[in-house]
Amino acid sequence: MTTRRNLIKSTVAAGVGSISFGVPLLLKAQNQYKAEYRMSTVVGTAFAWGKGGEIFANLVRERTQGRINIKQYPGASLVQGQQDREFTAMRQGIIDVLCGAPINWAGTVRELGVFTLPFLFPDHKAWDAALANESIVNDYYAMVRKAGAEPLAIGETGFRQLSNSKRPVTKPEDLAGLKIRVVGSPMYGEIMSGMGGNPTFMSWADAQPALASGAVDGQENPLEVFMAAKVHTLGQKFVTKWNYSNDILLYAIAQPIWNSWNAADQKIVREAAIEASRQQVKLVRSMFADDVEKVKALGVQVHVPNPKELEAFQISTRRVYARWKAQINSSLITKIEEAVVKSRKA
Ligand code: X2X
Repeated sequence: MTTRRNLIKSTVAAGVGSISFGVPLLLKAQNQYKAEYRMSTVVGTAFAWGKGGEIFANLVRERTQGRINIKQYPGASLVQGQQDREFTAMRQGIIDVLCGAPINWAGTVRELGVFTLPFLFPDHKAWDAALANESIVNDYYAMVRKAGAEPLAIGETGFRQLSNSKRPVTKPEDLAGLKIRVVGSPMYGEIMSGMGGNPTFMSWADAQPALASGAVDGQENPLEVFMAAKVHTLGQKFVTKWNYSNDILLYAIAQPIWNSWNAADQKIVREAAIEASRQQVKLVRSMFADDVEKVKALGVQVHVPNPKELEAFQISTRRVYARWKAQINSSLITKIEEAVVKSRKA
């Protein structure tokens, strides 16, 4: 694999003793497209998320006749599975293309977690209303640009649901004493401890053996992920479909890479991301539609809280919500809240 640094190094070496030859070659090398652009996804193509990445890479390859060759690295393997390092690695030039959940980046750029606040979106109607709002998306994209990447499109990783090996969770108190694996932002830890649970931060790669061995009692992920990763085989017998948090699936390109492409290619890449995100959202929603039946069929007990039960969970997260809203981007979150309220009346 030819990295940019290696290319420059070898170009400089070739130019030794021949300055007039070496300098133009060096400039040329810097402007050249790379043979491969590395895209990180936490999960592979058996998951809607990984599939969304694959669709994007394929569309770009086809439409640029291979000029832009995006290679997918599932399992966050470019950062040895440490998904919370993705954004930093993108800034360091290790990752060129992001197709990921800002949950994993919120420890690096906490503002990017605005969509994940607990119980912000009651349903997909509310979610769609917020993401159809240009002002919300523009504000978000401005934050992504400021953080060092060019945002292209927004998909959906899915409403996250709780599972555990011990007992049905129908009210916050049921979480007392349960050791729950959470990911990324400390906000998730605060949500769980606010309900009396015992959160523990872990990568997805580490979470699966920890569930299997019983080192942790539970986890939270979209049921689509639960099914694709066969989490029921890891002793997870109880699910609560509480839709407590959802995250976007952001398609973005590291700024220096984006700037190295010509305008025509940039347009192709952006359109490919928009198309891939649409297909990905369709996929994730078709799985969401019948996930309760499918998960029950695996022998898992699924609890779908009624509105009163949901309210109790929501109330238990109010303080955390307020704290994080104030800390991350209060005005943008207010805009999202307003879009959600409007969607209730529509
Ligand atoms: O690790 C997880 O739980 C996952 C796959 O959902 C994320 O990367 C946020």
